[in-house]
Amino acid sequence: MRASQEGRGEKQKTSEIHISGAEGLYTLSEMQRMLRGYIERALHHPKGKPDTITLTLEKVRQEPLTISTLPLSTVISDSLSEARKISGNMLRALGISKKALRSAFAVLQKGNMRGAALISAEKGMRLEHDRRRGVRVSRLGIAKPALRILSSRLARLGINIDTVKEALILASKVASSSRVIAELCISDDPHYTTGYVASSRFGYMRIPGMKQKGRKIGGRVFFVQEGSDIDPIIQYLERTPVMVDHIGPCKGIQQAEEILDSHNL
Ligand code: WAQ
Ligand code: MG
Repeated sequence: MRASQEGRGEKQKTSEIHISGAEGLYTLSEMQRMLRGYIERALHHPKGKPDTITLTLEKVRQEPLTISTLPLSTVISDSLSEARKISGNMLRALGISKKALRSAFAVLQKGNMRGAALISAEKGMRLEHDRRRGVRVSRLGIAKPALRILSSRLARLGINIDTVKEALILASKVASSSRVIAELCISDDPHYTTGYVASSRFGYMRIPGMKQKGRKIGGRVFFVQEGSDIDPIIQYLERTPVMVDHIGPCKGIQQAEEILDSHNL
């Protein structure tokens, strides 16, 4: 599903505003219920009322790959600058250059992309073909028994909400791509200020307070190994069906240092 609003003003066509997007892998019997949910979500989004809702349904023939969710944790900070510093330190520990970080935060600060930016880990180059759209991770889902386990583990932490579940599933697919070193995300919903840094090495680290309340900035950046051939990466993220069938550990609040120590290779 994708919902958008026509831009106001002169540059009508080029200033389309992205309202909401969602995707999943479902059985035929789940389809109608899911579609209703997607339409509901598009119509009642905090970013505003859409002018266009596009629904695309595709039969997937390929048997999905199965993955586990990344280990989840939350790191608390006192301020926006502290929160961003935590994310930056984690990314630096993963080998992302300062230049690539600057480039990533510029993308998130601008917002309004449907998908994610691909940024090379050293030179900080934007690599995706369409910079307005970005790379849209799709064909991902979670098996029902795994969803039940995930929901109960998140409920214990008081964070059993769709936003967390969907982001964790997406980040786990992204991290399963061997060429993606890390992901940085800030929600574009004005009132959702928690973001995360995800990587196969350190897991899914949630960071509350990554932006000021009420702002529509946000987005996603996937940091890829310098010199990677990007087409197979995009193909994997956008087209290869991947289902979560195992749930990794879901921890509560941790110190960033604990995460850096405990998951170290
Ligand atoms: N593929 C690539 N990029 C995407 C996708 C996708 N399927 N969906 C969203 N994006 C990009 C797009 O640029 C959005 O503007 C941006 O990410 C943010 O999307 O643990 O809610 O759906 O508490 O607003 C993270 C923290 C929440 C969850 C993320 O993202 C937690 C969130 P949103
Ligand atoms: Mg959003």
